[in-house]
Amino acid sequence: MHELGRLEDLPPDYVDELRKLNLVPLWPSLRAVLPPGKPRPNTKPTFWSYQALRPLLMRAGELTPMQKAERRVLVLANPGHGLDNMKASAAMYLGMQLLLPGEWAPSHRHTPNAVRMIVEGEGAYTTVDGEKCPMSRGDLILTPSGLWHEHGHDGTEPVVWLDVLDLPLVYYMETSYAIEGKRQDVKPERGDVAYARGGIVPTPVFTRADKPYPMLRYPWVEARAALLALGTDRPGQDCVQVSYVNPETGGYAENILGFYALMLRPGQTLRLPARSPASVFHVIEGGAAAEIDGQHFNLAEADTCCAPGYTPVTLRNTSADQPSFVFIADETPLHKKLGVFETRE
Ligand code: 1HN
Repeated sequence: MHELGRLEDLPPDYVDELRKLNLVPLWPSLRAVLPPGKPRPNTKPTFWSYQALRPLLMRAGELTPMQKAERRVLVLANPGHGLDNMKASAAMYLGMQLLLPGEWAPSHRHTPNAVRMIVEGEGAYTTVDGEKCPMSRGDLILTPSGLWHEHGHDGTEPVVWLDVLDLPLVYYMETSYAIEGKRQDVKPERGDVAYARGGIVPTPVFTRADKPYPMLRYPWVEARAALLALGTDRPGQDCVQVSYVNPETGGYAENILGFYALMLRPGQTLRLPARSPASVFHVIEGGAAAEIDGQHFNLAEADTCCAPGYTPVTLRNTSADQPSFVFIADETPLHKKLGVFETRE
């Protein structure tokens, strides 16, 4: 690929004249916006230790009351994007949120989609679109774009969860905003009850539900049982993985980011091919060693790391006799919808 003319090659008065008319020459920047062969991601392989961040999150609980935080979160920021930009990847935001017993995080709704992966503690709940979703370790709870949500806590111990949002993308598009609301009335219906059995969906008078998000809570007991059953059913299969989907459509649970749970068999090493979307790995149970672009991370329970797109990832179960369980978030739905999704070998 031959070299193109640089900005410095042009007479300064010419460049000034262009700029006064809000014009810029393309050729000095062409190779930067279209790098040869593959993108140059800002997303760096990054690791966040739960053991290291937990005391700092608890300290935030002492330093900042709920009224001064609304959401008490430490953001897991990728240094490759600049810490203050609060991105794990180009499209993904990650944060660890703390709710203390008796606290309440007020109702709001916003354009970015969110999910919560519960990390520790019992007794907290999120009310989403009038549906009260109890929080237990490993549960996945959706708060899709536009739905009211608030968090409460009737238990006795701190509750922590991992928030995953498509905020960087929605913000980049200049479409990010929130509306504050009042406490929601709780409705009796629960999607996790109505859709509790795979392949069987409610059909009142032969018409299917037309709610865009019929299921808001995916209990860990169900995902874990599905992975164990799948592993037993397919002993030769390397990638024992399930996707969190919309049970009415079979499509992704949310529009922009994809969510999955993976089981690594005892001692297993799993090589994931390079794909265009960036990914996030969070250990629900057990331990996993990750190799991403020559970097090695040793993930214990509740640890999180991220990988840029176009990069192969190797995951290894660090236990020889127990399975390990990993929650994965990625940008696949976005890439597929935009027609830029690729797998490379
Ligand atoms: C949000 O609404 C929550 O509702 C958590 O718990 C984190 C980060 C950025 C923007 C909105 C929540 C968030 C957020």
